[in-house]
Amino acid sequence: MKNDQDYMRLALDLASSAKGKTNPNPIVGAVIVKDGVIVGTGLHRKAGEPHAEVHAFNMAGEHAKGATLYVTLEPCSHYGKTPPCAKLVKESEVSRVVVAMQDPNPEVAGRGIKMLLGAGIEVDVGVLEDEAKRLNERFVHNMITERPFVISKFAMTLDGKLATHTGHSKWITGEAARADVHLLRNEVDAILVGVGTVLADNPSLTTRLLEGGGKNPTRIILDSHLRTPLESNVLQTSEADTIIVTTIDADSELVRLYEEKGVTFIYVSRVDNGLNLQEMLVKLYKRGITDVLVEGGGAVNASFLKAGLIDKYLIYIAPKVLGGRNSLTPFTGENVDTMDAAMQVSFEEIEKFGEDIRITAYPKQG
Ligand code: AOF
Ligand code: ZN
Repeated sequence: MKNDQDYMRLALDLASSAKGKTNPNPIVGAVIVKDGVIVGTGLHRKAGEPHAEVHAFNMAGEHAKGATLYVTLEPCSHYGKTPPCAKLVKESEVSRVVVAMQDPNPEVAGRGIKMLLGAGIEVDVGVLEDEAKRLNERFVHNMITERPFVISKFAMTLDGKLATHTGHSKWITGEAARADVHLLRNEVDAILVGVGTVLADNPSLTTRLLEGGGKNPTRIILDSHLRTPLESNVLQTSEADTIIVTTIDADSELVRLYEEKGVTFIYVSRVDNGLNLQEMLVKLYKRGITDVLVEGGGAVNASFLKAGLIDKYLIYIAPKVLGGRNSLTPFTGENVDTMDAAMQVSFEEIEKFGEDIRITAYPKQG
């Protein structure tokens, strides 16, 4: 006999298959169960398309009457791009609705649940709530802060180095870890690097997964003095949008040359000798960018860290030791004097990719 958690887990699995494909919307899964039989399943596939519940009810048809609906996010109560799911749930005459988490969208925020209760439907909220919140961490963050979710990703050796003292870094990690990074790039709206990385590595910052129907995230370069070479790979490849973030003092003649290459500019003020990253994130969000993968280097990582703007860390560690004192490390910036002044993270998950490991971490709360 399956229980509420089993069905909710199925709904969460359905949702997670659309990870990165529904932005700016959340990922949502729904399962309808009647007398122990699954009569409908659905997931939200893409913004603008029907919500998970709609697909599940279409599949269930008449069987939905008297059934239980499991849904990973509270059914919506508003007219957005699609009509309210709570209304559909009421009309379908299900007798019970199990919800993993309340919708953090201020347009909904509990109203969907109230509508169902008002219609005399039994509602249980909070089944696998932590998993559901984690799965939609990007969406939850967007709704609360109105800023993109920032993921700091880097690959380092066992002795914490990003490259040798000569700057050589191809490759720190093996095939499997690098393939995972390409999957990741495929799920985010934007990839961000500092101009130092463009100068050192000349990356094109596109994903290799396009044959599988992937997308190329927007490329963002932090460049306060417009040092990005006009002939760099990023500007030679047009399959992804490119944004340069610089200051209002930027030379307008030079800006025009970049714009001719298809670059879009975001201008921000300066803080602590660097670009105002908070201001940049607000502007990116207004352009529809809901998450950003920060791919370094050390100075950029340190600026995000100092500003308290990293929401998640993905750290790849290779079983290799470089030694020496002069190699680049993931966070440069300022020194701290004592251990109690260290910035702390919480390790959440450790996975192996070939010979390497990936640590998923979050800023330590409290
Ligand atoms: C989804 N998929 O399965 C559910 C959502 O613009 P709309 O009409 O698509 O509404 C988007 C909002 O609807 C979204 O921000 C969230 O609050 C709510 N629920 N959204 O994209 C779904 N159930
Ligand atoms: Zn809905």
